[in-house]
Amino acid sequence: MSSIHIPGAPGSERPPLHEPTEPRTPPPAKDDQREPAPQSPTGRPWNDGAAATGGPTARTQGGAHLTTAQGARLRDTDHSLKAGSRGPTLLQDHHLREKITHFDHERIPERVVHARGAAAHGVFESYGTAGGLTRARFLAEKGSTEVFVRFSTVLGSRGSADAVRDTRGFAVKFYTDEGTFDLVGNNIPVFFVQDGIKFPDVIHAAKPHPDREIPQAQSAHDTFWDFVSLHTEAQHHTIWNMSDRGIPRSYRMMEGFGVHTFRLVAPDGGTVLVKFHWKPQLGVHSLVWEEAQLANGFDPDMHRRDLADAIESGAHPQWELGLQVFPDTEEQTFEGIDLLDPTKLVPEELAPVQPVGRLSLTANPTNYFAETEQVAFHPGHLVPGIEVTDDPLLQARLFSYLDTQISRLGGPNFSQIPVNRPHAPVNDMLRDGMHQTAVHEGVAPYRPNSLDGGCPFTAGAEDGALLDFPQAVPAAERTRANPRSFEDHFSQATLFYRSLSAVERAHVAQAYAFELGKCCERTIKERQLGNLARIDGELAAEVAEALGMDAPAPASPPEDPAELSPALSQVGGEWPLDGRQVGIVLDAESTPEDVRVLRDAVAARSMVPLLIAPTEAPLTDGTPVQRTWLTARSVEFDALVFLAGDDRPDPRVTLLAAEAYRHSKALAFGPGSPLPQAAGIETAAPGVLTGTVREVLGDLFTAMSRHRAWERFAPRQ
Ligand code: HDE
Repeated sequence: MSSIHIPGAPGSERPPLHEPTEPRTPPPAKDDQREPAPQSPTGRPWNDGAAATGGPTARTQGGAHLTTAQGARLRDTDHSLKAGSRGPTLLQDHHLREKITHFDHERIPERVVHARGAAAHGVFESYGTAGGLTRARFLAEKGSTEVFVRFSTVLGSRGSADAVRDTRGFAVKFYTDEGTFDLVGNNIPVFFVQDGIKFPDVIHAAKPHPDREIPQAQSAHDTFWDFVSLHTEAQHHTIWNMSDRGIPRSYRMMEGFGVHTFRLVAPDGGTVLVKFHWKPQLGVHSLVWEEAQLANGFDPDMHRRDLADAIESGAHPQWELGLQVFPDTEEQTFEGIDLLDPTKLVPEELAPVQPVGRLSLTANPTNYFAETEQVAFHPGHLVPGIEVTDDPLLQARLFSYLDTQISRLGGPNFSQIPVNRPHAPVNDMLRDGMHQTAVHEGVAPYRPNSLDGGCPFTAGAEDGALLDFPQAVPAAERTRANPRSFEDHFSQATLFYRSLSAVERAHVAQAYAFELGKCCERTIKERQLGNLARIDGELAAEVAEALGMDAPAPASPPEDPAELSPALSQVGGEWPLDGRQVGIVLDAESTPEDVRVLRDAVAARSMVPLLIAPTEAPLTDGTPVQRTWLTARSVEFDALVFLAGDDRPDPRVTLLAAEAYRHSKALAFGPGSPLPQAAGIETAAPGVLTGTVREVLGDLFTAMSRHRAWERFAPRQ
C-alpha cells in the first residue's frame, strides 16, 4: 500500500518557505476563468472543441454512446430494473433515479416579465462615426462586434402566444472587447411609469387576476385599465400599445428604443446625452387586430417561427443603430422636454436620428434553454464611454436585473453560463457560490495583495468603465416627489395620436373599444374615457360610442401640439420584401409552368413561396407542397396568389381569399377566376390583381412592398 504524502509531515520534503509578505514573482495577468468553451455567435455548437481544450469548463455531449452523467456507458434506457418483469422496481437502479431526478429539475423560474421570447446571434458593424461622441470603441471605431439579441412580449407566460397586444422587448448584448454592453430596450420609446418604485404596481395590474389567473397575456381586463386610468402617466405608453405598434407583423419589422437618456463620454472627456434607436431595414409593420387574434390560435409561435425561418433561409434581419444627440446641460432638457422623464420621447423632427452602425442577425441559437432562456441582460452592463443618467426608472432597473437573475438562474455565477460570458478577459475576484464552474487560480482574491503579484490591477482613467461621471448633485432636501416637469401626462399622447394616419387612428379607437369592452367595471371605463377626452375629444367620443356609453364631457382640452411628428406613423413608403411569405393556392386545374414561374420570382426576391394544395401530395413534376387547404390560414401569408381554376371554389379557398382581402393584403387571381365574386372581393380595389402570372408579378410585389393596400380599410364615418 503506497503511503500518503503530507506536506510538512515528519520525513516529508518541505517546500522552501516563503514569507507571506515577501512578494513572489508576479504571475502573468490571467483570466479569472480558465479558457471558456468556444462561444457560438455564428451558430457554432457550444461544445465545439471543448474536448480539445479538455478544460474543466468543457463538457462535451458529443460521444456516440448513451452514458450516465458520469460517462459510464449504458445498455438499456427503456426498462427500469425490476425484481422480475412484473416488478417491483428496485431502488438500486441508478440510471432510473438519475434520469428522473434530473428531469424533475429541468425547469427554472420563468422571467417575472418578458418570459416569452425568441433570440438570435449576430454581428454589429460600427460605421466609426461616433468617435467624436464616445470613447466606447465598438461605436467609435469601424469594426464588428458579436451580439446576442432577445425579443420578447412583456405580460405573457413562457408558453403564451406571440401575436398578443403588448409591448415587445428588444434586448441586445454586445460582446465588446472592453466588456459586455447590454442595450435592454423595448419597441415603444416611452414607459408606463416614471419611477421604478411603480413597476411592481403596473405589472401586478397587467398580469392575470390573482384569483383565477386569467386573462393570459392580455391588457384587456379590469385591473390593467383600473391602474392606467388612475395612474395617468401611463396614458402615453398605453396609447402606443393600443396603436398598431402593439401587434407587430414580425420581430424583424419593429423599431427598438433604449427609452432612457444615456450619457456618452468622448475621449476628450466631453459629454452628450443620447437616446438609442434601432431602425429596421424592412420598415415598421404590424398585423391588424383580427389577424393577430387568428394567429394566436392558429400559430401561437408566429413571431419566433418567422425570426428563425428568415435567419435560416439567409434573409438576415437588419437594423441600423442611431443616436438622438442632445447637449449635456445642467437642466437635462431638450426643447422643453425633460430628458430624464421616461414617459416622454423627443420627436425625430426636432433631433434627427444619426446612424452609427448596423446590426445583422445571422445565426439561430443552437439550444433554446442554454441561450435564449439563460441569457441575462442588465442595463448596468456598461463599457467605457457609455454612462447612465438619473432617470428614476433607469436607476431602479440598475438594481433589479442583477437581483432577478440570482433567483432565476439559481445563484450569483450566471455570468459563467456560456451565452453570458464576456468576450473580454475577466478577472473579477468574485469567488465560490452556487454553480461555480470556474477553477480559480492564485491565492489572493482581494486587493491590495502581494501574494498574487498585486494582480488584478485597476484600470487607468483612459480605459476604465463605470466612470462615476462627476456630475454635481444639486443641494436639495431628501424627498419622495417628482419634479414639476414630470407632471404633463397627456400632451405627448395627443402628439402621438394626431401624428398617425386616419387608418392608424381608427385602429387605435377600435383597440380601446375592444379592451374597455372586455372590462366589467363601468367606473373604470368611464374614468378611462375621461382620460381619452384629455388626449383627443373625437377619440373619446368614438370609443364611447362603440361602448354604447355617453361621450365624456370635454376635459381641459390638451394643447394642440405645435408640430406633429410624421415619423410616428408607420404608413407610407415602399420596403424590402425579404422573408415575406407568399401563398400560392393550387387545385387540379393549375399548370406546373405557372407554379414554377411564380416560385422562382418569389424566391428571387428573397421571399418564401408556400404551395397550398388540396393535399400534401407533391405536384406531378415532384414540386413539394407545404400547406393544404386544411392546414393553411390567411394570417401566415403576406400575399396570396390563386392559381386555382375550379369553377366552384372550395369554401376553405374562398375563406383564404376573403380574409386576406379584409386584412388589405395583396391578392392575385387568374383571368376569369370565379373566386373574387365568391369571396365578395372587388376586383377594382387597390392591391387586387387579375391576370396571368407574368402579367401580375410586378404589381404584386409593389403592392406587397407597401405592406398593405391601406386604402382598402373602410374610411372612418
Ligand atoms: Fe425590464 N425587467 N424592468 N424594462 N426588461 C426585466 O429582468 C424592470 C423596463 C426589459 O430578454 C427583468 O432578466 C424594472 C424598461 C426587457 O431577458 C427584470 C423596471 C424597459 C427585458 C426587469 C423595468 C425594460 C426586461 C425580468 C422599472 C425598456 C427582457 C427578467 C424600473 C427600456 C430581457 C430579467 C430579456 C426584463 C425589471 C422597466 C426592458 C425583473 C424593475 C423601461 C427587454 O429585472
